[in-house]
Amino acid sequence: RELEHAMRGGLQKGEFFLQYQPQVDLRTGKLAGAEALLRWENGKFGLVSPAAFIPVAEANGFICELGRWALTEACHQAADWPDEITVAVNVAPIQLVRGDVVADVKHALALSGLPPKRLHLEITESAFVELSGPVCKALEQLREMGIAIALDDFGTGYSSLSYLAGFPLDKLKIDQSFVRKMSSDPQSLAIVQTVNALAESLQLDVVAEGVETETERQLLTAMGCEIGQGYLFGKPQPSEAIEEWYRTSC
Ligand code: G
Ligand code: G
Ligand code: MN
Ligand code: NA
Repeated sequence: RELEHAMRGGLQKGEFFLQYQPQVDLRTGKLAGAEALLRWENGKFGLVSPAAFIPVAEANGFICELGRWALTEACHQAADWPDEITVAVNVAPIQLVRGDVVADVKHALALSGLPPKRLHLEITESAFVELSGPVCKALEQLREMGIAIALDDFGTGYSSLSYLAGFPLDKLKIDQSFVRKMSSDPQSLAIVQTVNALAESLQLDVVAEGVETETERQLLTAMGCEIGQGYLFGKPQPSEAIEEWYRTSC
């Protein structure tokens, strides 16, 4: 309850900020984009992990307001980046069901001047449990605007193969739990291979999360995986560091 109260006040007081984790082209090593990740620095609670506050915000509905803020802030900051790099913003399931994400996105793009093709939205698999007609329609509208839709944490949620075939999607993000075990556990390796093959037949792009070693990068490249994200390339960092990263790597 106390955390909940502090969160609402914190948004007003500017205690939330975003960090960006690089998403890298596995073959060329070039920066393709970055994922925006929420951070909260509170006077009493200190730096609160999103693993602690996102579930609370999802449970009480505050995530709709917080998500809208993150979307606006990410578009605003990414508008200063080179035109080649995209920004990926997380959208909580409840924002799709209860909020008006299409209106929020249009507003954020209009305010920032960010071209729609540079915005990607990451939706966690649980969202697809409740994929009703209106949610599909919203995702279709976003894609028609040129925004790419990614299914986040793929493999850990509830999505079935028939869902994948029917729903408006552009890419899959393979969950880091599989990538981390890939080099030591044959089953995890098989899962990552299968997801890549599946994505290819469905004409979806793949982003591998949690890439930490050169061995993992090579395995993924051999499987045809295009994009990687993880500590091998970079931790979440401030917006300016992303611009700097791009300049020094090109
Ligand atoms: O990088 P990390 O520890 O920060 O992220 C922890 C979790 O918080 C991840 O599962 C991530 O998807 C989630 N998260 C981070 N930022 C956002 C956000 O803006 N919106 C939502 N819905 N989830 C986020
Ligand atoms: O959106 P998502 O739930 O995937 O959020 C990514 C989370 O994973 C963040 O907490 C981020 O800090 C963390 N993370 C990103 N890359 C790595 C990595 O290479 N290794 C580990 N252990 N965690 C990572
Ligand atoms: Mn994500
Ligand atoms: Na994820």
